[in-house]
Formats: sequence, structure tokens, C-alpha cells
Amino acid sequence: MASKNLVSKEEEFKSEFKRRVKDEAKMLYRKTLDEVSDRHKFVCVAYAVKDIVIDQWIATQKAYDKADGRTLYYLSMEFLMGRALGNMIINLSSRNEIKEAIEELGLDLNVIEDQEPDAALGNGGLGRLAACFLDSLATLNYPAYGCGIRYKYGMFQQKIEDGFQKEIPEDWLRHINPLEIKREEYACEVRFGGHVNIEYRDGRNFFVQEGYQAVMAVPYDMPIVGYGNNVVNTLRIWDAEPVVHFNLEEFDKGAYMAAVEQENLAKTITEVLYPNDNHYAGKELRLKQQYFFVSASLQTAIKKYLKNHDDIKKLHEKVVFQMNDTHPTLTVAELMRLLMDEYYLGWDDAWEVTTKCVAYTNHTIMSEALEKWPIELFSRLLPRCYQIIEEINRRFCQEIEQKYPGNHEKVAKMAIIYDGQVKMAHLAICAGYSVNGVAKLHTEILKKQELKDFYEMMPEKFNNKTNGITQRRFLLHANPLLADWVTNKVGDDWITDLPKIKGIEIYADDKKAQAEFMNIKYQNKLRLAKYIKQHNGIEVDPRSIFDVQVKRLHEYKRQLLNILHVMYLYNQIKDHPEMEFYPRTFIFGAKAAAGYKIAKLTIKLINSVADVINNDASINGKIKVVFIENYRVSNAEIIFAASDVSEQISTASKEASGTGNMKFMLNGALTLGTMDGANVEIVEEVGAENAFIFGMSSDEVISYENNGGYDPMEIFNSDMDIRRVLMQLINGFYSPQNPELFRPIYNSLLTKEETGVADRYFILKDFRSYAEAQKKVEEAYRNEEGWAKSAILNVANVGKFTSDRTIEEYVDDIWHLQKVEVKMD
Ligand code: B1H
Repeated sequence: MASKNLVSKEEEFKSEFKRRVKDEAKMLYRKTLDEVSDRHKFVCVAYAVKDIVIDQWIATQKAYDKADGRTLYYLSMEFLMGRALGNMIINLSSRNEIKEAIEELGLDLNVIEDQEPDAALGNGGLGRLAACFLDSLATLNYPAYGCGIRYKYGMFQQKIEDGFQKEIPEDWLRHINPLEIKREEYACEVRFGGHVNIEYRDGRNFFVQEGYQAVMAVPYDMPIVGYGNNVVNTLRIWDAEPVVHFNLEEFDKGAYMAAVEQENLAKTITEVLYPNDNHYAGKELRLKQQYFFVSASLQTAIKKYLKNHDDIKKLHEKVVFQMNDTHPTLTVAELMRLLMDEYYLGWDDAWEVTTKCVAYTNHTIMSEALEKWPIELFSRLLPRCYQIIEEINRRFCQEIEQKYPGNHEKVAKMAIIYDGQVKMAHLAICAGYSVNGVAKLHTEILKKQELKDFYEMMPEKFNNKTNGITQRRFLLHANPLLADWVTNKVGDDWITDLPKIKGIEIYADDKKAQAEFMNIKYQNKLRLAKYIKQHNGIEVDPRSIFDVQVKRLHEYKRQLLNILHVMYLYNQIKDHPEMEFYPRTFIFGAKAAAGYKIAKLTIKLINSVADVINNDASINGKIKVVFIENYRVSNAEIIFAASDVSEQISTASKEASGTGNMKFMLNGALTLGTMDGANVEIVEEVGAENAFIFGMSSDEVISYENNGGYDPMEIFNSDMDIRRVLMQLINGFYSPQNPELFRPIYNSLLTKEETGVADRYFILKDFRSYAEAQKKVEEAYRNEEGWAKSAILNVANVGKFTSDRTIEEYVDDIWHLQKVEVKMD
């Protein structure tokens, strides 16, 4: 036996960790570790990991206070975090010891990780981007908070029943969440409704809100662990509680009703995430949610600032608020309100501070996503904020008038309040010192089309920040086989410096490396095949091409184009059984917003096509179609790693950036896509010869749109293959029980009935070009070495798309943060 002082530090750490895990089992469950369930094992391990994290968390906050630099507040209605534990472990410097200790305890880390529910506090790309940004900010040593809402129910759980989507509430907090801390000491009040009184005293006016309803905002903090640098940042999400807890006896009749109402308000406000991606629903509760988390976040940010500083006029030197789309744009009005009504600044001083503190990111040009609140609703719910916005608008319109004298059309187009509505994007641009798009093409479209007037008036505000993703979650954690392969070839610098991955380029032509690479892909396809078998009961051939489209279901993303093409291929194979055809597995994963009928019908269509094709023995399994239920961050990690073909087929100009496209590339899938969003930059990096590009350009699309669309009937009447596929939508081929089932889809393609425009997303117009590109995919895949080369080149050239690069650009051009080192003693 080694004596105590010979035991290495690592061994000491491990035995301490193991003791801790066992103690948790005892304290929490009155059991030994082997007696508790897998889920309880997860809780025990999570607490032991949290114990390590907490020390670094404290040290980080101390170091930040000492450095006294600028702090970023990233305000977002959505943080699509996924699971935390596995990610935390890979980011901690002690990852190896922790993994060994877990093994020595006889636990399987994969099983443990699988017990954690996804924190699905977001819809899709926008929320996941926020999560990747937090990972990068911590890894790059930047002082930053994520500020959001602790929804009781996050993104719904999707079940497929008889091919239809069913939404099940996702009760992710049903069990304790060991990885959060409630911070009651930072609770603050948020007020709704009532009216504003003006009181004159001490030589000035005071604006006092009266007759309001209030809730307490109570924050929960989740640690965001940086990679190997001891930094732990904070995601602060707010829950609502009643100001006074309901107590029957204490109230007379009037107060009784008020108490019940406050209790109800508190209960509803953070109840559920609105499950609409790229769509504005205009609901009162949504506006309440927005004000609730914005007000609470600003109040605490200012209080924190004033703890160590006394001049509120210099707030912008230490604080920046980044608004993730227009959802937190109330930041502008609320900051003005706090500065004037609570901290007694005059309008000009308050405006100066506000406009130096806030910046805005635009994530979409889809008109149905634009937030325009009816004045009636807005002023009733937020009377003081509305007053302030009226004044901002008055001054802004004056400025426009000055710049374009007599041009009333300009004022009408650019005003913040117009036509009975409050236009949040206009407010964000007017007050923000920076306005950015999320990919080069997107930013150009903003400047030239959507926000042209604003760009002309204040060009200095506009800039591009192409999105990125964290390689720590989407390669290191999601694909350990490929991560190890890369590290063996070029070292592990890529983990915090993704462009270093370029080093593998010299292996693109190396036969041995190609074989290794393809074998890793094969292992990952086996892993996914196993998942599909377990979750869908479908057998898929891991030797077939895995052709994958996973993202939210939206007409502009054109899952319909993909499935219509599958129907077309199936017809071809049936007509020409002798035809050469490389076996293909078409994999879909997508949630549709609960009220989005045609999107839900598209899910049913995909499942109906899957039913027919998967059960047709005559095609010898040449095509399989799989709809993966409940697509989310945790199964995405398995899916990306196993993909050969990345479907990025949005109508050009519609997808602002896309980030799934980058995750596929990172895992060596080849892009089959349109020249849209960040696809343009992906092709720029990897070369057109290593991707499959098809379809109309964004200029062509926009020009058609400006001329009222095109006539899809011409295609229907001249292209018999397409016609046949469309007829199969209405002749019961895929829905024998109900031949009319898919009529709305048919109509959306050929008539103006559904949206006022026939084939609004140019599906038939791009069909042939897509089919040709798909043909090229097949040809390319037949040449295994050529394919391996292209796949390796995709991984090698992914460097630009790390969110670390994106964050450094935000820091350089917008946030101006200073890095802070955190030392542990
Ligand atoms: C994106 C949204 C979005 N853009 C409204 N806009 C929402 C809009 O609940 N709402 O009201 C929710 C989400 N989401 C996505 O952002 C873009 O479509 C992607 O192209 C982009 O990659 C992503 C991140 O920038």
C-alpha cells in the first residue's frame, strides 16, 4: 500500500469525488450508490460535479469584480441549452479524473448523462445560438450573463401518433434540477398595468405608476463552464412568484380578488415557452413575459453596477445589453424608465446612456416574424413604457423629417409607432448603437431591402456577425470517435482554436486516413441506427447514404421539397426496378408549431410516405424514410455525427443563417443546399466541388416576389414526373383512407388559396435543379475515396464557423469586453 503522502493529487481528487457521489446517495436517498435508480445516480454525480464547479464559480465572480471591466448581458427569450452535465464534465480541466472516478464507481457515464432532461428553453436556431454563445463567452474568459426566462414548460415533447404530431407538455422541472441555484436575494418586483400619475415636487415632475399588478421576479442561476480555464459564467433565468402569498384571512373582499389575480399572474407568466419559430403570435402573455424578464434583468444589472460605482451616467462603461432579436426590445423603454424615474436622470442624459448600452441582432426577414404590438394592448399593459416610446418616436420622426424634409412617406415607413402599432424592430434600430445580421447574405439583404431606409439614414450602425457553433458540444462531446481521430492527427488545439483543424487537410488524399474516417462515420451510423431501432422500430441499413434534414418544420425550410423528391424517386424505382440506385435513408426530424396546420400536415405526409415505402418489399430496401420523433439537442448530437448528406434547402433569401448546416459540416457531412444564409459562406470555405448547390439565387427569388410570384401551373402542365407526384397527394396514394387529406398541400403548391400566392416558396420551380443535385450526390457517393476526401475537407475547412470566432467579432466591434484570467489556489 502506498502511504498517504505518496498518493498523487489526481488520486486524491478521484477518491474525494467518489466519496462525494456516495455521500449524496446517502444524504439524498438514504441509500448506497448501487441501491439508487439510474436517475438518482445522475443526481448524485451532478451534485458532485457541481461541488467542483461552485469553487470556480465563486472565484470567477471575484476575479470579475476585481477586474471591474465591462459586463455583457445577453438578453434572450430563449436559451436552448440541452443537457448540462456531460458538457460540464468535458469542459472542466479535471475531466479525465472525473470520468475515471465515475468508471471506478462502476457507473456508465453515457447512461448517467441520458437521465438528464434537455433544458429546452428555446425553439430552434435562435435559442441554440444563445447557448453556443454562452459556451464561447466562458471559454474566452469574458464577463457575461445570459438573461432569460425559467419556463416551467419548455419546448413541447413531440409524439407521433398515426403519423400525426402530438404535443405533450415537457415538465423538465418535475424532478429537482441539481444544476441550478435559486437566488432569492436578487428577487425584484415587476409591475404591469394601472396608470401613470404625474406628481410635481422639488421642482420637477415625477411619473408614478399606480393601480398596477405586481409580481416578484426570482432568479435561478445555472453555471456556464468555460473550457479548461476555471471560468464559470452565469445563465440567470427568472421565475415569477406572487408578491404577497395568498392568505385568505388577511384580506377584505377587494384585496382578496387582487391577491388571487396577482397569484394567477405570477403563475401564468413563466408557465410556458411560445413554441413558434420565426413567427409572431401577438399574444398579451408574450408581451408580459418580455417585460417581465427585461425589467428584472435591468434592475439587477443596475444594482450590481451601483454597488461599486456611483455615477449612473457612466453605466455604459461597465454594461452592455445585447438584444437577441426584437423579443427583448422593451430594454430600450425600461432602461429609460429606470434611469429617469428611479435614478432621476433627465431625458437627454438617460437617452445618451441608453443608446450607448443597447445593441440589436436581427435574425430573420420573414415578415410573419416581425413584432408589431397593437397600441391598445401595449399602453394598457405597460403605460409608462408606452409614454416613453411615444416620446422616443416623436423625436425620431423629427430627426427623419430633418434629414428628409417633406418626405412623409419616409416618416410613415420608419416611424416606431404607426398605424395603431408599436414596431419593435424600429425601436431597436433607433436606440441601438449596433444592428447586426447573422450571415453575410442576410446582412446584405437587410441593408439593401428590408431595412434599406434605416441603413441609408444610419449606415454606421449596421454590421454583420456570421453565426457560429461550439465545437466543444458538437464535436468533442457529440462525436468522440472523430474528435479523437482529429486530435491524434493534429493535436487538441482545435478544441479552443477551431481553425487549427485545417491541419487534417493533408490527410484528405491519404487512403488510410480516408478509410479510418469512413469507418468512424460507419460506427456513428451504427449508433444512430440503434437509436432509430429503439425509438422508431425501423431497421435502417448503416451502409446506405444517410441523407438528413433536421430543423424546425417551416414552409420556407422546404421539408416538402425533400419529401416530394422522395416520392419522385420511389416512382422512378417502381417504374424501372432494374435502375441502378444507391440505397438511401432519408432522415427527418422536425417539430411544427402547434397551430401551424400546413406544417403539421407535412409531418403527416412524411410519415405516410415512410409507411408506404418502408413496407414495400419490392424495392429491396433501396429507400427508407425515417421521421425521428422529438428532435432536440440531445438526439441532434447523435444525428449530426452519423450524417452523410446535410439538407440545407431553404428558399434562397429566407434562412437568415442556419447553424445546423455548420454542425453537419463539423461532423463531415456534405452540404446539399441553396445559396442561402451561411450556406454561401460554407461553400466559400470548402469549395463548390465539395458541396451540392442548386436552385434559384436570392436575387431571383426576390425579383419574382416583387413581381407577384410565378405560375406553377406551367410546370404542372409540362413536367409529367412532377405532375404525377402532385396527383399522388390527392388521389389517395399515400392516404387511401382519406384521399383528400393532403389537398391543402397540393393547393399551397398550385393555387393562391392557402397564402394568396401559389407556391410561395418556389418548391416546384426548384424541383428539377434539386433532383439533379441529388443525382450528383449519388454519383459522388459511389466513389468512396472521393467522398471521404470531400468529407475530410469539410471538417478541415469548418474553422470559420466556431462561435468562438463569432464572439471575438462581437467583442471587437460591439461589446468591447476585456478578458479576465481566473486562477484557482
Ligand atoms: C431565427 C427566429 C425566431 N430567426 C421568432 N428568427 C420567434 C423568431 O418565438 N418567436 O417569436 C422565435 C424564433 N429564429 C433563426 O435564428 C433563423 O431562422 C436562423 O436562420 C438563424 O440561424 C438563427 C440564429 O441566428
